[in-house]
Amino acid sequence: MRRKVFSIVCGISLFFASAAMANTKSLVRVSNLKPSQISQLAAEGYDIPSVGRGYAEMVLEGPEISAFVKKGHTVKVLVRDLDEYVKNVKKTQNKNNAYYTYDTMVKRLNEWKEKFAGICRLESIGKSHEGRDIWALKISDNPEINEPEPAALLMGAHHAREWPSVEVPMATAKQLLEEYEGNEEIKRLVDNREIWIVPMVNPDGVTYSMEKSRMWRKNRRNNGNGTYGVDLNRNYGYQWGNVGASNSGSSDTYHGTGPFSEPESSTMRDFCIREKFQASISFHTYSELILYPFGYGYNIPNPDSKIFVKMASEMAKFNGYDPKNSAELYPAMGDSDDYFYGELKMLSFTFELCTTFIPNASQIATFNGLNVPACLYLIDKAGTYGLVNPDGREEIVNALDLPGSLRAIADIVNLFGNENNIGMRNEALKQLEKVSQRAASLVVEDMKNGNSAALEAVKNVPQASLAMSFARNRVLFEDAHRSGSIRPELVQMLKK
Ligand code: 0X9
Ligand code: CA
Ligand code: ZN
Repeated sequence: MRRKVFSIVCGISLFFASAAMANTKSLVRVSNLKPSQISQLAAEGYDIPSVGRGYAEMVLEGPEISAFVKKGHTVKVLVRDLDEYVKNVKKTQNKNNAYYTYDTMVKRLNEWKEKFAGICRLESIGKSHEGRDIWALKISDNPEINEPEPAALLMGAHHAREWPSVEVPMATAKQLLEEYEGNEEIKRLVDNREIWIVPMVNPDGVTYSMEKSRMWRKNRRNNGNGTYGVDLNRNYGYQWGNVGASNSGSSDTYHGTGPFSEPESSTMRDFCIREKFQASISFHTYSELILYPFGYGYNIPNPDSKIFVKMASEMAKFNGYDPKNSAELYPAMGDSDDYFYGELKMLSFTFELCTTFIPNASQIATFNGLNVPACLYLIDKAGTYGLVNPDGREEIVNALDLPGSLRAIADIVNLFGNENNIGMRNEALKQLEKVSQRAASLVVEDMKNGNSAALEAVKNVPQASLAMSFARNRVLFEDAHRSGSIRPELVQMLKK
């Protein structure tokens, strides 16, 4: 048995040693690895799309494969020629099932802009290295106005060859726009959130991977030394550095000359600073994972971990993926999530879609169907859990309507009601207090107008006892100081 494995491995070694294979990228599975060896490989900056028990799936060129074999690893070639693989995937496309290219995406976004002008707006938020516009579609009521509503962001294609990552944000946009009129839940999300879709963060790279039929990952910067491309998911400026990222321009995980050296990542930085998102998903392929920060090193404390774990596991119910801390996949410095959460306090997630970089086009509807509901969940919860972070914007809380504030109250109490960690509990309580005050003022306002509907609504939410006691205090205060401002029979309802 041993001998057989040995001879297969040797055969592969000789095969790949030949010069013809030197520039061919292959997908290989290197197995019999200890977890520490896997993280060592990742730390060295290898391109590792998937990790499993005792193995890592890696993108390697011929000589690199030979080197692994020489070191005695068990190497299995999954896709010999990734270039060929892309060509074959392209052949699976037809009129009804096709991946968006940059041009078809731009065309579709413009069609939506015309057709759904009342609830969306299209903006170029910056330009790529080669001068392509990076497009962002905003979906909300009054899209021209920056309203104090919880904001959520969906991004695709930080990595060029990960085509499905463009599809899921586009499919989510499509559902939000097309079902606005007929679906109450969708209308609620569009009217009460500011939703931004950036389907292609790296348009140069995607175009290169589609037209040149290469397994291209990075952007298309000319590094000046005969090498091209910076890995945009290593170029963000929170803990930018060398772990899981490479100094070398030829590497697929090259982190660039400095944090935010690239127009694509600095565009995303400026855009996120401007929009103050509560939550985000950055889509990648592959591995069927839902990742959350921090990712730059092991066991980095995350004060909002309870919210991340809760949201990741709820989203996993829609798509069946595994929720995981990013670093547990492998530590890597300079990814988008660490910056978005570490610096901007966004609840930032990364989805690793599918079980391969680019599934056949017939699969597009399937992976969209699994993942769009998870996106809708995130958009919704941007306005509940998203309020429980140190940057939860005051003006957003103060603009919540009653149903919105009651949803937030219920989510916060359900998640933190029995929290033992004093720090976490205090953060949640602070936010709960603000939202409860907001709900209470809406009740008082309603009662001054002679109504009891808001009061009844609060009474019907058992988690809203704090809002109820705020409301009671305020009504009794009003009654004592401005007698008659609220009808006595309404005041009576609170005295009981
Ligand atoms: O390595 C990446 O950038 C992502 N995987 S991919 O196969 N799409 O390239 C995962 C990044 C997760 N973040 C960290 N591990 N820090
Ligand atoms: Ca709006
Ligand atoms: Zn990726």
